[in-house]
Amino acid sequence: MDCIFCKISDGKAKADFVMNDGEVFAIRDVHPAAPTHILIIPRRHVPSLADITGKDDAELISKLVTTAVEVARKVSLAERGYRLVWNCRAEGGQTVGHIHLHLLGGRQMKWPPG
Ligand code: DGP
Repeated sequence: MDCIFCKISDGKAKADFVMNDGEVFAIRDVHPAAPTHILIIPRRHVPSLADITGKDDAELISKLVTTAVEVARKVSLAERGYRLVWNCRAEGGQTVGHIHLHLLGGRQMKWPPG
């Protein structure tokens, strides 16, 4: 499968890792949209949030969110705040077809998002 996040997970493509455990890893986004922009990614290939079903997937989502919170603490964003974003499929702005959670921070976020 030609998936860049699977290649990074398998060590076949490089990335700037912030954390890495058996199930989930976090890397700095190659096109940052904020001073801190980190992607929280599961090793398991799930195409998008819309493909989530059942207990195992629900646990995976929980793990991604709790990892994002831990990473936010690690990069000193917890006090000032941050934004977590899921882009889902084409109209949600998803460009990489392997589920991931964006952690954005280091500047004032605006609402509504574009
Ligand atoms: P999305 O548009 O929600 O699918 O987000 C995909 C993000 O992934 C986008 O912000 C750019 C980032 N990205 C794409 N390819 C790579 C890569 O090879 N390395 C890293 N670190 N980030 C990537």
